[in-house]
Amino acid sequence: MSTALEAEQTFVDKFPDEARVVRAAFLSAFFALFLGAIFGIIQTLHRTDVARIIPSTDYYTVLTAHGVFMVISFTIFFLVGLFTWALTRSLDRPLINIKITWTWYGLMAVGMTLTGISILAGFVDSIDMSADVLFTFYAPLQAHPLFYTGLVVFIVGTWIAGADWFRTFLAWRSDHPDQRIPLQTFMVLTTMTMWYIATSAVAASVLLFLLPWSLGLIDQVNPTLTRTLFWFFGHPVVYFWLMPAYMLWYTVLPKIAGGRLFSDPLARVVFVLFLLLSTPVGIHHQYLDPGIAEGFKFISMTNTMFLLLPSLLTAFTVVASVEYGARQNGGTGLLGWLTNLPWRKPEFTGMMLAGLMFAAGGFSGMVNAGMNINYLIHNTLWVPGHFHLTVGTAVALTMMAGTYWIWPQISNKPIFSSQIGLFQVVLWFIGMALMSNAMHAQGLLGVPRRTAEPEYSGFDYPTMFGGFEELNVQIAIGGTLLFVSTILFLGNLALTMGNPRVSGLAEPLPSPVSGSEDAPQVLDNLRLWVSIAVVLVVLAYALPIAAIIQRGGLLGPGVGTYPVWVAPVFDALADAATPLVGAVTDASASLVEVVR
Ligand code: HAS
Ligand code: CU
Repeated sequence: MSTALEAEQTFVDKFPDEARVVRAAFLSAFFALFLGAIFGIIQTLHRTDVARIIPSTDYYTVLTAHGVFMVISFTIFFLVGLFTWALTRSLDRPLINIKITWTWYGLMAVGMTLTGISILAGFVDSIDMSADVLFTFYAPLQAHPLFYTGLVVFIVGTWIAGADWFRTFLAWRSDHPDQRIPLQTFMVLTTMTMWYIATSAVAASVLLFLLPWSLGLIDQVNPTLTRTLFWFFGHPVVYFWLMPAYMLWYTVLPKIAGGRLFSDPLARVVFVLFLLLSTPVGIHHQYLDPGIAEGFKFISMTNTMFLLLPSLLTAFTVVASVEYGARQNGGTGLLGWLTNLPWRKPEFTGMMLAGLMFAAGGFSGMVNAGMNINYLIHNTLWVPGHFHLTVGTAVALTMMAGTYWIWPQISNKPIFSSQIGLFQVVLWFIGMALMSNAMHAQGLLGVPRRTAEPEYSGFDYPTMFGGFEELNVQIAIGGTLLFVSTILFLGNLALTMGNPRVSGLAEPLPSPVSGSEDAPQVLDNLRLWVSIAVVLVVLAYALPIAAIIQRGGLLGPGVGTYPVWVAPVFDALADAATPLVGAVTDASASLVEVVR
């Protein structure tokens, strides 16, 4: 990693235009976080029957708003801000054309506003525009066209952002033909490549099926197909949330700990593994779906187990880097070094607590991924327990902690109060420990997710499942602490923005202990990795998708429901798919023979 900034210059001193984009992206993220938090607290208190300020009929509007604002707006706006910072900083050059940069930011903002309006319209009975489809917006749930249109505009925005970064990288490459790709840029490029592969399926699902269906151009869709296309995208999207956190853990956390990244080559291996393995695993969300053969589910499970590897490598490298920092600062002993770390800094403690929780979230992910144990927890509250540890803590808490470190770099304003920051990140950890643990436990009792009234009045749920009510109390308290923590974070940031500008806030990043010169050249061969990634996706998905289409039709049973102008296109596709399925089935049958 190059130490791109001179010691005395912050990012905003050097790249004021880019810093403005980063700030705008972060502020959009935090606005979404604010809205998401309001819906979060409403929902926790409603579900646990502590306070019901909405009618249960509005529960899915609240749940959709919470999910979409948190995991689509908050995380992705933060990502584009962070990646803009990281790429510019590590290449040490401005983006090619800042007008293009503002264009993609504008598209993302407009897109999310449209989607947000369609969701919030669900609260107004007189407006017939609801989009209560949850953040997993597959059929048979249907949203107003505005919901899908907004998403399309938002995703196109992210595509242009990726192109903006790739073009800037290529310009750098022609000036530096022989240099290794700087680590942060490498992380941006591999993550965006994964994003292009992943979003291809959701774009197809929305443009070919969901949007035409919602506009009334076609009468029906094949729900298994849209679910499968959704999860083709829906698993890699979780790594799209996670990669910004990993970037901060790899490149910023070691610096805050007073040390250096342990191994640049290992970090590259991890990002390449995510590019290769994030997509061909989506069917692990569909173990209980009918219409997909067990064999395909088994392949997805096997791939998922391989996908644990990069996170396990991350646990090792990140902890090793932190330990290195502690020992540099005089830390000794087997665990004694832990006391030589800057625990008073919210940016440090926040990221460490996020990592610690991710270890637990990773374990609940392993449980999810096992086909046989998945049947026990699928569609129970265990699953929200899992993802509040992963996206809700590993990602969200790292993003908040990262903000405490990065905001001064992009604004020249010191953080208003580190004490409030420290209190806030610890409060998040406590709140989440309570809420998520109780969610996992309720899940094991069989309490369903996505239900306004899980107690099923008239049905003696509490007595049937001992501990249900105590766990509800923990969920409600935990959720409330999370809400308070979010408000403290946002308040601290708002007060920071009111601080006067000062100089001397620059924090240049140190180079790794084992640098890029130790990394095999092949790691930087993005073309090779993209090709392998595409082959793996085809291997994992071609057969299941072909089989779904063959069995259920492109648009579900009873084909012939398209308007005149689309019919020939869809029919031709369906006709083309049939012999293809036959050919691939024959080929795999003969392969099985050969192997025997
Ligand atoms: Fe997951 C469902 C499997 C990771 C998010 N997941 C979900 C859903 C979401 C989600 C949102 O196989 C629900 C979707 C819905 O609404 O239906 N997940 C996994 C597996 C992993 C995993 C195997 N998930 C994530 C991440 C997410 C996320 C990351 C968001 C960011 N998940 C599943 C499955 C389902 C599922 C099934 C479907 C369940 C169902 O039936 O519906 C793995 O990637 C996890 C690997 C992680 C580890 C942990 C490594 C530990 C580290 C910590 C380092 C420590 C540090 C600090 C830095 C192996 C890296 C140390 C501190 C000190 C003090 C020393
Ligand atoms: Cu997944």
